[in-house]
Amino acid sequence: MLRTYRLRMLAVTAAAMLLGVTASVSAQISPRGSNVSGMPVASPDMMSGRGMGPGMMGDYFAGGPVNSGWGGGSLTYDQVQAFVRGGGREGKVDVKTNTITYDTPEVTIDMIAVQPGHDDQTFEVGGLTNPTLIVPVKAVVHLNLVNMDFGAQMEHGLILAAAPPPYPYMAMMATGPGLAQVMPLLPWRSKKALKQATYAELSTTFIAGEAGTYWYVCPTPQHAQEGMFGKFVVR
Ligand SMILES: [Cu+2]
Repeated sequence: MLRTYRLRMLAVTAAAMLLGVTASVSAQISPRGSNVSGMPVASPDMMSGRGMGPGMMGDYFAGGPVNSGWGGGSLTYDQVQAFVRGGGREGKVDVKTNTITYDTPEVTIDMIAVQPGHDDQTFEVGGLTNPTLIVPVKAVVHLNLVNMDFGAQMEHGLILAAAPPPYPYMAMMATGPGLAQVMPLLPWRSKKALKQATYAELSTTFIAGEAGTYWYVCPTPQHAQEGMFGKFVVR
């Protein structure tokens, strides 16, 4: 079920791109309202976090819950559990260094935004929190993101960018649209009871075309500032 779903998503998002090449987005699946290019220009008030009233950012803030008409996919609890268990399956998970190393030419990374039991504003892969992910140069990377979080402004997304931390309140002021994206932001899960909830999933595929150190960053305002990012190494 999940695999079928993924294949479908990948068929939609198969526009691969090269790291290091100015490229935009691959994961636009019937985006609802604004995406990166549609984001309003941030004012100084937005940067400081003042004046962020409902509606100011339009649909950029209006993500969750997942059953409110979001255009991406949704997974059941059982599907998400398989996703959680399989997260690091294709890589070598090193708990001590908080690193997952992939050495195949095609890599699937299953990533959770705020897996229950983990801190707020974190990404989880294979049980690790904000792990360093290492992929071979020229690898085809399938990056799948599920949002398990709940609550207002707990939409999460992902920008892969060269800009290192620290990040400002509006992380995208530092990252720009990045080299790859999982956008639009994934809404939070539909209900408080974990087993009855549905969970937003979105995927992107890109080619790690250029060796270097990059960062995966949550673009939701304040999240990366609070630590929602990790290192992504292409070598
Ligand atoms: Cu986030």
